This record gives sequence, structure tokens and C-alpha cells, in this order.
Amino acid sequence: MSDILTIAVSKGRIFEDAMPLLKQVGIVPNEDPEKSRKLVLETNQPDVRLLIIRATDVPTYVERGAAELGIAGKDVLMEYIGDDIYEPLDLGTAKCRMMLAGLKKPKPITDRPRVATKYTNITKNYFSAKGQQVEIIKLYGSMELGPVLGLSDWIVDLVDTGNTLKANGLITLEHIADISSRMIVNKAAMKMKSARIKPILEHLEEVVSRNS
Ligand code: PRT
Ligand code: MG
Repeated sequence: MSDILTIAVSKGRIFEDAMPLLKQVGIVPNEDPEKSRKLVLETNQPDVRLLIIRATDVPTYVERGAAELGIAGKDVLMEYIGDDIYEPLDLGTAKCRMMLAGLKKPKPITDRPRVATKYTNITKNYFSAKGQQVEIIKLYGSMELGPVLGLSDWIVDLVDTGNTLKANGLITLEHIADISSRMIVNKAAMKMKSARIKPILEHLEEVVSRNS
């Protein structure tokens, strides 16, 4: 293993919320990922670089060791099927809730409830734990439309302010999970590069608890 530390992270709110924490432990990218087209960003530390990838790809890169560290939403980690990845630290950023939602004025459900979501694994696990039969409809976005257009009875999606649901005539029905960003670590790297990784994790933990 080389001495370079690669941190996989997605653009947008995950990175924006995590960047101040990284800065407080002394890691600052040389370019703004929102403006740069580069997928690999150097940082002020010569042996630390950032990999800018899709949120759902972060666990894959970290599990397979293409990145030693990663920052991913708990929703993405819960949905991910793969070997265990170390998840040593809750950064407490990009917070929201995973909710079951439906129409404010629901139509009668005649058969098994149909649930539209991009989180099919989480939804399957949630309803099977309750012993409730549902039909899961996989969507890749704009889940809120499902119940409005009669494609589904319910949706499973992330909710922050609730404005998106409200704007589409939906209300929350059940709370499934609290979501926030997590630091994840490749298992082999945790052993082989612990001298480099442990201090960063400890420093981050300090910063997170100081901020909360
Ligand atoms: O863009 P790409 O398809 O690559 O990925 P993405 O759209 O999933 O990425 P991005 O940048 O939106 O970040 C997603 C990650 O941010 C999620 O995996 C969560 O961990 C975290 N996060 C936190 C959220 C929200 N809060 C959130 N509110 N991700 C999405 N939302 C959406 C939600 O899906 C809904 O459409 O915001 C809408 C609800 O917000 P309110 O405020 O109207 O309730
Ligand atoms: Mg997006």
C-alpha cells in the first residue's frame, strides 16, 4: 500500500457539510470541487487527496480499497450490499430522516400497498421486519410523484424540512431512520495505515463533539 490517503466523497451537500470538519483537522482541497472538473483533487497535505464520485459509489470504492476513507450518508450505507466497512464516526452532518410518506388524502388501498423508492433494500427490510407485505417499485428520483400520479400508494424518501412533501400534497406516515454523514474506512487500510488514519479519526471525533 502506498502512503497516499485517498478520501472518497460526493459533491453537493455531503461535501459542503463535511468540508468545514476536514478543514478543522487540517485537510483543505486545493480546488473547489463544485467548480473543478477534476475527479481527483489534491489537498494542502501532499499525501492526502480527495476523490469526487457519486454518493452511491463511495462505499464501493472504500470497500475495495480504491480509497482508504470515505464520507457517505447513512442512507447510502444502509442501502449498500457488500462486505462490512468500518463506520467509526458519525460526522453529524447532512442530517435528515428516512420516512414513509403518502398522500394527505389517500385513496383506498385495495391490494398490497405499492411503495415507490430508490431505497429498495431499506424498504424491503423495513416492511419485512414489520411482517407487512408490500410491492416495491424502484425509481431513481422524484419519488414524490408516485402517489400523486397513482403509480404508488406510498414512498420511502429522505425528508429534511418537509417542504418537498408538502408541495406535492404528501405527509409523513412513519419514521424509518435518522440519517447523517458517516466516515467510513477500508478494513485493510485501518490495519496497514493505522498510524496515519487513527490520528485523523481521533482529531475528527474531537472536532465533531466540540461542534455538537
Ligand atoms: O446527485 P446524485 O444523484 O449523484 O446523488 P444525490 O442526489 O443522492 O446527492 P445529493 O448531493 O443530493 O446528496 C444526497 C445525500 O445527502 C443523501 O445520501 C443524504 O445522506 C444527504 N441528505 C440530507 C439528503 C437530504 N438531506 C435531503 N433532504 N439527500 C436528499 N434530500 C432530498 C430528498 O430526497 C427530497 O427530495 O431533499 C428533498 C427533501 O428535502 P425537504 O427539505 O424538502 O424535506
Ligand atoms: Mg442530487
